[in-house]
Amino acid sequence: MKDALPQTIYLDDYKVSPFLIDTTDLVFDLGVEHTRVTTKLAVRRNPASEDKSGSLELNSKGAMQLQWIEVDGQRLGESAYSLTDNMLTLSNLPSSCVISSEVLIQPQANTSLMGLYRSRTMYCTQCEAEGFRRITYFPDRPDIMSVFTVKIVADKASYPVLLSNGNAIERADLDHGRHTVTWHDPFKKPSHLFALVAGTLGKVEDSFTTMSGREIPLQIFVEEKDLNKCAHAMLSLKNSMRWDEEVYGREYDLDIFMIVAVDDFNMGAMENKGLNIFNTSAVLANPKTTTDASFLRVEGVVAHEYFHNWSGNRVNVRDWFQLSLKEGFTVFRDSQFSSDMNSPTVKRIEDVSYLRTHQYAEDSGPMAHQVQPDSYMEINNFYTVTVYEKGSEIVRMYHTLLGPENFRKGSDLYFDRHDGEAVTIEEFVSAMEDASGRDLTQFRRWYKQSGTPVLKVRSVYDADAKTYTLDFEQSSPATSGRSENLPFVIPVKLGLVGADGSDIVLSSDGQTEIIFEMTEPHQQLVFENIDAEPVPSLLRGLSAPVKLDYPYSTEQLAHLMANDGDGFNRWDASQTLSLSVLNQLMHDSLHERPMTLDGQLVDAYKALLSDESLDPAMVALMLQLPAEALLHEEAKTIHVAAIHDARSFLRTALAGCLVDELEAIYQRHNIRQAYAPSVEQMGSRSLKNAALGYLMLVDSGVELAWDQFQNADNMTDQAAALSALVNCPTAIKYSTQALAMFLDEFKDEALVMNLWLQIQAANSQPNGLDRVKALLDHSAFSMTNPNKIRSLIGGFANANHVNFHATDGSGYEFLTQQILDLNTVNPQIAARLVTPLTRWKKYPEPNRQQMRDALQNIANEPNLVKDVYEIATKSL
Ligand code: B3K
Ligand code: ZN
Repeated sequence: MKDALPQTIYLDDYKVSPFLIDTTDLVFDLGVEHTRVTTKLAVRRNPASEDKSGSLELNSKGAMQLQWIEVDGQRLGESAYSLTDNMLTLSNLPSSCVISSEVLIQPQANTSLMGLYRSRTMYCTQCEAEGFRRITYFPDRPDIMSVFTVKIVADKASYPVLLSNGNAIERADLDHGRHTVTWHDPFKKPSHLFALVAGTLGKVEDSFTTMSGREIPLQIFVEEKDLNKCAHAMLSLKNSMRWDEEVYGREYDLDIFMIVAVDDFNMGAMENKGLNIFNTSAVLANPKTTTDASFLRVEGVVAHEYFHNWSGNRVNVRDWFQLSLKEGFTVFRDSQFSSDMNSPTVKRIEDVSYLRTHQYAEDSGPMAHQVQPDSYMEINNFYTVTVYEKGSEIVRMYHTLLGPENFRKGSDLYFDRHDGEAVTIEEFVSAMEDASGRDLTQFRRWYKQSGTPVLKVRSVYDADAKTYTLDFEQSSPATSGRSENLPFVIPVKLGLVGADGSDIVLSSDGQTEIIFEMTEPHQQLVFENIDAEPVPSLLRGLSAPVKLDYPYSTEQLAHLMANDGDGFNRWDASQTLSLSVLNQLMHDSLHERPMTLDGQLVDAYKALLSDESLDPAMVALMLQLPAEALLHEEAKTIHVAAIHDARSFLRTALAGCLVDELEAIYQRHNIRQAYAPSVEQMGSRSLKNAALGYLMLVDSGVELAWDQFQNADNMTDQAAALSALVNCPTAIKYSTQALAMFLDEFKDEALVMNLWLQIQAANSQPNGLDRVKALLDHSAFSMTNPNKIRSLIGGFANANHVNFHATDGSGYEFLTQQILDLNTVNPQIAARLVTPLTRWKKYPEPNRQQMRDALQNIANEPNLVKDVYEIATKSL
């Protein structure tokens, strides 16, 4: 570490701020050498604070040159305040005063992409969580909320568009070709929701009439060349605005809503009040350049950021320990929305696959943390799958337990009660309790106990008594410094599937599905009048974020796969079935025994592929075997090569047995209509491309893929074909050519080039690292653009398991070097890249020691930023 060890921040240490800030007036003078920021803060003592000392701490970070500082117009000498690298402390302030200051910053040299920085030809900002302190001296904490007025001055020719939050209240031309625009945001907001953009940007405009009849102009700003890629985001925005009115009763509040797309961005997008800033990858969409998956992502991210206007902005977080209050809730809201706009079952399957692969892995690894953590070193490291996705699962459980009506009452109460405030997770739970009349004391444990609980279920059928008993036992690993976790409230949605395939009626009012609320470590459910032993369909839709342990037989799983009344559980049965087959194959591969194909699995897939009445999207999902990353999460010890070989063997063997069915499916779903990102077309494309993936493993695939690559009229089909060719050892004559053609056609499309990098990074054929290293020097790659780093380096470390985990340790050495190169350039991106090394304990030797050494080498780096330091040291 550079300086002293990084400080740990504790939730228990929270204290209200001694001062409040009513108004914040900023002037930005954007210059070539530097940007001059003048700040005027109207400050008054916080009546809720016990601290009457008159001291106020203003944060800062990065190279910031203080020019002067005044209190009530009086310039302060250097002895009148204390100044360190990251804090300016004022003392003896009167009970109310105006603090003014001027600083010089250099956005052009800011590679962290936090605070004010440059992306290509424009200026933009990212302030959450602690970026505002890189712009000016300010108490940069979410519970300080003030009314912002922002004046921007810049050269008019280079920066004709000048934006900030709220409404533009003044525009003027100035001398020397400069101009100015002043923005005023009437809503009090925390500093992390501040935004500024300046650049040469085109805009797409539309409008939305709100439920109370107000017409809101909607504007999406992008570079001129991307104006033809905004229609889908605009439609998604209008759909989100309507949906939030209809489903949550939430109306938009400002007089204008703007989105700006930027190329260099650390994450997907940011919900700045009235001025959302987006990664281009989360806003631009066009059939020729964008896959179906990205169309869906654009819709989901646009909705997510828009929904934050209420869950996050109007009702804000008190401190960063409450992050899941806004993120978990907003992820839940956007998943409900996407599910309403598309296929609910498909959306749920995708969410659950993601949760199981990434969140369950995090929850069992060294970075496991509570949804509401007790402490952190670097808050940026806590924008995690646990805070977001597990947080969303918790909100989903309120919805399940309270029912949609009480849930809505709870959310109404929460928004009404806390509008304009900065609150805690506790306030959300209380609102749900007060609105529904339920005691949620035990439920609160979901926030404070980490680890994924296991739900063990056993069944007994008594033919004489005609009773069917389900015996439930919950357990969870000891986590978060506790010797053991206390029992959770687990909503178990379940049905019983009869021998004829239909769901058995479980209650006198004809219900075939119940929600059993488990609260004890051990409980039983007894069903009466059951004529024959059923197959239990448990945890439908994954009704709680737990792992299920039930000893299903292959026959039972095949029965559920074909008949379960719940679509999600039909898919889940297919996953459990293929998982057990894969586990056996893995075992065989590890012990160098011949691998053989299970006939029952082939029969189950044959039935699936031959049934034309099924939803193609569902068939596609059931056809795809669990991904390697999920198999890693499920494994006790991760034998990377054996897992890869088992999966490849099974895919090849299935392809051989199902070639006729797969070819028929390919032809049936090879649609000829013009591209639309509709549920039907997306379903057909995903099934066709899943079939193509299998056909690549038998003779007919290669020509089919080459043909599809050349003739596709959309990126979904073209990229699927490219990936199929690249990963196919016998398609080398086409894959080299296809990569070159693709590069030639799309070299000016940055987002498509990311896909090109990603497909190559994930290519699991031998010599993967050499290919990745060569691409580091390609003009399509850049070490300052997070999307490109994620595509190439992240793609290699997270999606090319056999090459990354090569037993000579070369993959780990490579990743270590990239992390250290990025360490000071972009701390957040560097820290994210450490994740694949953190699970070293699950790997066998020699990988285990090599990964550990890599982490140790990172931790030993003298100039480590705290983002990387925290993850490396906590996982050692
Ligand atoms: N709230 C932002 C995330 C900010 C991440 C800072 N490291 C985007 C979102 O969740 O909507
Ligand atoms: Zn969010």
